[in-house]
Order: sequence, then C-alpha cells, then structure tokens
Amino acid sequence: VEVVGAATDPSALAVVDQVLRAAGASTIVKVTDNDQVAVDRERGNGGLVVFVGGPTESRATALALAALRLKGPEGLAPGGYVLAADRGVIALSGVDTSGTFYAAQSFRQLFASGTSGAFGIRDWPAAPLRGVIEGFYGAPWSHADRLAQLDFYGRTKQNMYVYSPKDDPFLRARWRDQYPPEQLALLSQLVSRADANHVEFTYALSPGLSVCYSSDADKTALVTKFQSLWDIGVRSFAIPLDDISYTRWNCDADAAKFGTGGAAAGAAQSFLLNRVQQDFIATHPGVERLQTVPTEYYDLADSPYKTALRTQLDKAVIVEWTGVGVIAGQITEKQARQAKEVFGHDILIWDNYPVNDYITERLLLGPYIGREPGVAKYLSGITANPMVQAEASKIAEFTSGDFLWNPDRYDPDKSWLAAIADLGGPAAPALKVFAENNYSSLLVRLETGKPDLDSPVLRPLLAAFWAALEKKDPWEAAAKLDRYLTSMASDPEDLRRGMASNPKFLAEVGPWLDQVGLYGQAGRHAVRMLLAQVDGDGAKAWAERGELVSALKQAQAIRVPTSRGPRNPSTCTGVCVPFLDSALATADRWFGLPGIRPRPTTSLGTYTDNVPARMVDGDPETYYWSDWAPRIGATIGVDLGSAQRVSHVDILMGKPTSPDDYVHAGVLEYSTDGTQWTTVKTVTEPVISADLPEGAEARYVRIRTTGAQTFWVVVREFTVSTPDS
Ligand code: LTM
Repeated sequence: VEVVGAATDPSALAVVDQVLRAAGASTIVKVTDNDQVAVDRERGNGGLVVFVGGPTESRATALALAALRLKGPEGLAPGGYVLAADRGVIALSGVDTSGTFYAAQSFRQLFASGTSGAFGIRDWPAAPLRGVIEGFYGAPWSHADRLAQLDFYGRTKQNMYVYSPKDDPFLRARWRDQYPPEQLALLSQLVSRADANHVEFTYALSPGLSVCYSSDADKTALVTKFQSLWDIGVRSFAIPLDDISYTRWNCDADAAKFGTGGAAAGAAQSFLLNRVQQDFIATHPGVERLQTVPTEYYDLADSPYKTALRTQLDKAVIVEWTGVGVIAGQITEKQARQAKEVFGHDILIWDNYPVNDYITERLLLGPYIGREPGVAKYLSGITANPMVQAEASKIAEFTSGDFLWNPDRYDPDKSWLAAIADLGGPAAPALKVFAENNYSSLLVRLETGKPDLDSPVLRPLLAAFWAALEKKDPWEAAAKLDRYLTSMASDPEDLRRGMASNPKFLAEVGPWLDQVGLYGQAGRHAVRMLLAQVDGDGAKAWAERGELVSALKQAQAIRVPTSRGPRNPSTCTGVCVPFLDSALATADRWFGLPGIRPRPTTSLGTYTDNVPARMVDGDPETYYWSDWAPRIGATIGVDLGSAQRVSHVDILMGKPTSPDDYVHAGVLEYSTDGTQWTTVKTVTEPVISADLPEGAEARYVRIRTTGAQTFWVVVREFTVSTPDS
C-alpha cells in the first residue's frame, strides 16, 4: 500500500513504484492520506505500507514517523529528507518535494544494495546547487544525450543543468535569433524532463561576440529571447561573458559611453546585466537568480574589471568562477572565500573537469579531486563542465555529484568505484580496466604536482616486472603483469558484450577501447618476447617481436575525429608506449640489432594529425608539425629507451610548402638521464648532420630553442645512429 497526499511528488512516487515492482510487489494499492480505514484494512492484510510525501505533500507521513519515534525533515536544508523503515512501514518524507524525490532515490539505492531490516536516515545536501554545465567547445550533445543526462542527474541527486554549448549558434554567433519552432519544441522537452528529475534547467545565452552593451535594441533582443524560453517553462537564466575580448568594443556607442580598458568593460557588462535584471528577472515572479560568467573568470587578482563588477553589478546576480586557473588543480576554502570578496557576489563554480575540449585525444575517466569541502559548503555550488562524450562523462559527474552532496565524507576512490558500478552494471570489472587506462589528466598533474602518468594499476606491475627481469627471475612478476594485460587485451570484447545495452557509450569510446585492447596485446607479446630471451629461445623471441610491432602499429594508426581534426587517441598515456619502446630496445640489444627505436618527445603541441611519431617513422614525406611557434626553452627530440653509445644525429626540418618551419635558434644536446645535458652544436639551419664525440652515451637527444621565433616547426625525420649502425 502506498499512502500518498494530494501534493505528493509524482516523480518520487514513480521511483517508489519502480522499486516495489522490482522487489516483486504484484499489486500496489494507492490510498490517500486521509483514508485511515483503507490503510488499516491493507495493514490487516499483512501488506507493506509505504508513506510517500513530506510535510508539504502529505499529512500521513508525519504520523507514521511519529509512530516510529522519528523526527520529520522540518528544518533540514532544501532537498533534505528522512527515510525510515520498521515493522512493515516505510516512510519517505522530504523537507520539500525534491527531498521526497531524493528519499525515493536513496530507497532505490538501498534496495539495490540489498539492505533489509529497520533503518532510519536523515540526509541533506551540503551544496545548494549541484550539477553540470554543458559548456564545452566541439559538437554539442545530442537531444537523446541530454535526456539521458537529466535522468542521470535525478538519480544522482544533482539539481542543476546549464544549457551552454559553445558551438550552438543560437547561443553565441546568432544569439539574437529566435529558435525555429521545432528546436523550441525540443528545448521544451528538455525542460519537462528536467522538472521531472528535480533539475533546474538554466538557459545560458552568450551575446559577448557581437553585443552592444549600451544598446536598447540588444537589451530588448536578450529579454525577448529569454521570454521565448520562459514561455516553454524555463525558470533559470544566465548570461555568460567568458572567452570574449573586452578590450575591443562591438559598437562605437559603447566606446563613447564607457571609455576603454577593464574598468570600462566591467561597467558595460554591469550596465547590460542590471537592465536584464530589472526588465526581465524582477518582472517574472518565480524566476531563479540571474547568473553570469565574467570575462575574468579564472583568477583572484583584483583588477579594474573586477572592481567594476563588484561595485556596479546588481548583488542579486550570481557570478561563476573556475577557480585559480581555467583548469584548477585545487580549489581551497580560502580561495572560495576570496572569490566571494574579490567579485563581491555569490559564487557558483564552473569547474572544468572532466571537459576534454582542449585535449581531444584523451578521455578523462578518473574521479573528481582536489576541491576542499568548504568549497561546496560556503559557495552557491558547483557545475562540472563535461566531455563531448556524454555517456563517458557520467563517471566523473557521478563523483562530483557525490562530493557536492556530502563533501566531508567524500572518498574519490570509493566514489569512483560506485560510479563504475553504476554505469557498467554487470560489466563493471571490464569498465574498470578501461577507465584505469584513461584515468589521469591535467587535473591530476596540477593537484598532485606529479606527472600526468596514466594507468595506476598497470604502472606498478610494469615496474615490478622490470625489477624482476633485472634480477633474472621474472616469472612471478611476469605472470601477474600478464593477467592484467590479458584483461586489457580482452577489454574491447568484454565491454562490448557487457555494455551492449549502452550503444551510445560504446560508440563514444570505440577508438580508445580498441587502443587499450591493442596495447594489452602488444604488452603480452613484449612480456613473452623478453621471457623467451631469458630462456634463450631466439626464434620465439623474434616471432613475439613481430607480433608486438604489428599491434603497436595498429594502435598508433587508430584515428578519432575531433573538433581539432583527426587525432590518435591517447590511452595509458605515458605508460604503454614507453614500456613497449623500452621492451623493444632491450630485446634489440639482445638480438644485436644496430637499429635504435626512438620515441619522439616534445614540449610542443601537434597541428592536426601530424603527430610526433611521424618524425621517427623513417619516411621523410611524413612529418611532425607543431601547433605553435616554439617559445624559448621548448624542446623537440627523441628518447632511445635506455642509455647507449651514440655516434651521429641527422635532423631534417621544414618542408617545401613551409620552408621556414624549423628551429631558427637552438642547440642540439644529449643526455643519459634527462637532467644533465651536453651541447653538441648550435642550430640555425633546417638540415642538421652532427657527429657526436667519440664514446658519447645518450638516452635522450633533443633540440632546445634558445631564441624567440614566429614560425612553427616541421620535423620530417629525427635520426640517431649508433657506432655500429
Ligand atoms: O571555462 C570557461 C568559463 N570557458 C571555457 C570553456 O567553455 C571550455 O570548455 C574550457 C575548457 O577548454 N575553457 C574555457 O575557458
């Protein structure tokens, strides 16, 4: 029997129904909270009685809680609830309808985890606003992605979704234009789905690329656009002004009215936002507070711009901030308090994790880390900016949602495992292997100060194997390593089978998944090759070497289309390829092969798919191409895998259509340890042919830039020879 009030939240009720049916309830009788006769009759029949609805929804739940000697949810933070079970009665009572909905979600989780017997839970969120901002560059999420995300936020007790994809023309380039009816209809569906999940749908319009801040017509265009969204049920609005120039006006009238510089930009933005506040927000009862993203959203340094916002922008407006840095390694409580002071407004964090629009070859599947609990408790909340890959983003989103609900008890490792279980279901073990090899990120590097090395499980297994190999007793370590590599090799098949019900996820991660599988295969061949050499079985070692090279080539030939052009995906970053290279270098020395298999290294980025591997592929027609001119100190070179005798270096830079793309001022140098470097010669020409001193030993050889230049760099081949090659 479900006892409900007239105002009981229908979404909460739907979740409770689902749980009861999954538990085997063949009939669910609904009685209203004033029909005590029916309740008693059904109890007499031995049925379970479930009271659904807090004090604002149903009268009966309070009586049920009193009978169980439990306090109601009154006084809890919004979204708080009491959930209790004892003696054939279950009560779900929220301080508001969202609270009852969250009680139902906890009921679902408890049921799924097999909890039985009596329990009583009093629970509430730490952060008022918890959610996701679709705020990345690149292909916006699909409508189906968004619907699935909204359901996911409901399930994970997150209450905010900001609609702000950078590449939706109606939000930025064509912000003044009204939506065609069919697009408005889709947005309306999203708003309804958000409502059903107790998620606030925030519509974020970014006019900064072309707006004239002082213009009446532009203010009217903004308000008219907002009105069209209000009419389909949107109740929360934002005006982001990030990633625009504030030193260049879009109209002469602004220059005349506000002048120039940061203070003028802050004044102009405040002027427009205050007018929207007065003419739209203040005239629409029931609307949420207006939000904005300032143009200086990434630091705490006071400036004329921030002073203008602090003193002129209406205090009702919530200001978004990314922490210190666009990608913030850590956000501390102290910084959070400073942000409130320096911006002079309530702060909502726009958190750039797990967004990957700046590193499109990576998937960021690790947990949310590096934020102090006070950040969730003392600010308005956090919205996480996700990846282009919506389904794959759910792992990190699950963990940020978890942090925001109860930051004092947040444990990234536990939360991450729960996220894997939630997304992977029965395929969680295979998903775990996949996510472990797409785990690290810039966030990890910035938070821990350690290099962005992936694969936390594989890495120690590899280290143990090398150590055991050195001692000529590799068998046990090899067996352990091989077990893990086998799970990588079979991961594509395991995950595709186990997560067949989530084809969207599989499509999103396909190239990365194939690469993990190929690195697993290549790794197994590498282990067998090295073991065969310990056994003295040259023929077997040689055969394994061939398989290794073939799997490695396949892994490096995979391409993923991205907004920045085709990219070779990067999985087990900084771990798999160096291991395979070192294994080949070790084996080749044993074989007595003269060749050196260098691994390219560079501190520069890559232009489209002209990846660094192309400067060591033996083909001068292909090349590595940097995506920017090198600054002083930038390096391009090779890692030979181990220190060895080297005699000569040939480097071929530039190409016929870009003859100036080479290092114009640099030095050629080598090192055994990557720390102490010996200079060979200065570099001023595109073609370098240099003998190294007699007896020189090197693991690393590189060009280091010593002068500023405007040309990018093309390296067609970077070859290092040994005395016997
Ligand atoms: O972070 C903000 C406020 N704006 C942009 C985002 O749209 C973008 O996704 C991230 C990551 O590249 N960086 C930004 O600056």
